[in-house]
Amino acid sequence: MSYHLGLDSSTQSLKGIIIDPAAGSIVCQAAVNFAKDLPQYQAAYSPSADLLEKHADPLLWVAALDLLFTRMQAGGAPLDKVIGIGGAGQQHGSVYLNSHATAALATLDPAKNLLDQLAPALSRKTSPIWMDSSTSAQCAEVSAAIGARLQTDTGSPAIERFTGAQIRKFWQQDPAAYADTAKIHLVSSFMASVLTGTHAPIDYGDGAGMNLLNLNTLAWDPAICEATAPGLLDKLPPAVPTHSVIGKLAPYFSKYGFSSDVAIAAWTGDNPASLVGTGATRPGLAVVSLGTSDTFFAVLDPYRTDPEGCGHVFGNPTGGFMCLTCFKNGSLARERIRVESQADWTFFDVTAFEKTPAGNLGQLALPWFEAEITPPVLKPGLRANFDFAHAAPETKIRAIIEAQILSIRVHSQWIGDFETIRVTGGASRSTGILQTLANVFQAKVETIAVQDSAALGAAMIAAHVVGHHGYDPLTQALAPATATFEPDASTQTTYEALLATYLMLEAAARD
Ligand code: XUL
Repeated sequence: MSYHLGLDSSTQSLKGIIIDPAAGSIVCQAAVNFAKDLPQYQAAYSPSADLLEKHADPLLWVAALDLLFTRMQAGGAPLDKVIGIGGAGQQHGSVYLNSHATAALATLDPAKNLLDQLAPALSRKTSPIWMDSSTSAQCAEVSAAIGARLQTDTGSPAIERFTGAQIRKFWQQDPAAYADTAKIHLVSSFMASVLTGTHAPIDYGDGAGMNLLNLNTLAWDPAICEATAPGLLDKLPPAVPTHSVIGKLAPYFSKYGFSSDVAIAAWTGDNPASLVGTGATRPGLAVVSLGTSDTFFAVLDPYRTDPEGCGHVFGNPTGGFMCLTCFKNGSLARERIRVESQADWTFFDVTAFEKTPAGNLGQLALPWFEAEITPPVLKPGLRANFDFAHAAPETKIRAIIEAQILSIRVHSQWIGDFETIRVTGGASRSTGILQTLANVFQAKVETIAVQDSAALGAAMIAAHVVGHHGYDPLTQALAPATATFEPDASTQTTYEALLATYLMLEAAARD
């Protein structure tokens, strides 16, 4: 038996899934929840005086790795049968390592604590993560230096959370620590570095989220790197296709019961991994992932960029490209409104939709409690076209959900139409949300069994890259549709009208 392990180092947790590709089955799953299991690291991110700044402690992700493997071993997970490991990381977040890192990684001692060995290798104590939108000045500077080519070559215009702008800010604010930085990793390549005990490369999937990778040449763009921060090119690990074995599992990890010969596939971003884990690597199928942030993604063929600048292009782990649009106020906004309206999950997911008509009588509420990424709105706040504070809970809930879904529809139009939308993430348990998605898009909506599609995708990547299993049989076995929601044609005109209302509200918020 040859198993493959997929890991997903995301904003709120580290998840692991072991698959048996020959049997087409999931063998076991485990997770470490940062807030619950490792509260000493300030959970997802540390508070900052600047509300737009969001950093996390990179040692949190290392501690989580240790804890996850400890738990898997204690729970009897067959780690000794794992021959390949793949991984996914929250995108854009960066980890800064000094010149001691190479030796520290290469000599990890199983008798010592992983954290104590890696802490001295950090040249920056914290990692800016994807929720950070504090780099508008740096984005403007790089845009002015490079011009429109920044978007056509890197797949995105200058974006606040993208790594390039974050690196520039670090160089400007702390030039000495920047000079002391020997390597800059993404969360994905950092985790892969810990596993392999070497500086791991960055794959095209996650590398494209940096505003530094030229997607026409598939190499770091020297001029863009230099316009971002001096000497940056020398601090970046090589860029490689996701389809790469990047090394062997370091001997340190045999203490958890792994064999001495486990191959590590290049890690990628959580969204590229989810493209694989949701079985959406063929055209005509799009995915809406309802997680901390909501994302919309699909295969993109041929390569092109979003005229509006909100959508991004990343490498597709199976080859070619994918597009992605990220909506920051996803489940955090849903959870906030659920708690505020004192609704339980059944009310939030089902009852609220039964008690209100499709279109909510034209009442919408844009839930941008945090500065929003798509559309770019830096001033947080809820924008409603009715007396939100005094409305019934069911009206508030539908107003928020319909606004979220209309925003996804508006900002995915540049990619084209889709016959089928697959939904994943925590909120995909809500039949109210799923039916509303089908109606707003007038497309078939499908759910899949596995919620942790990034971890599953990472395991499938390992099975393909290390075990040479084909993606089609892996998808059929591991990511079949479990339920289907057909669009209700009678709601089409209602949602066309509501779309116009949404566009007016959005335009007012962007002014
Ligand atoms: C994508 C993005 C988020 C993170 C979440 O551009 O910023 O989806 O990847 O982990």
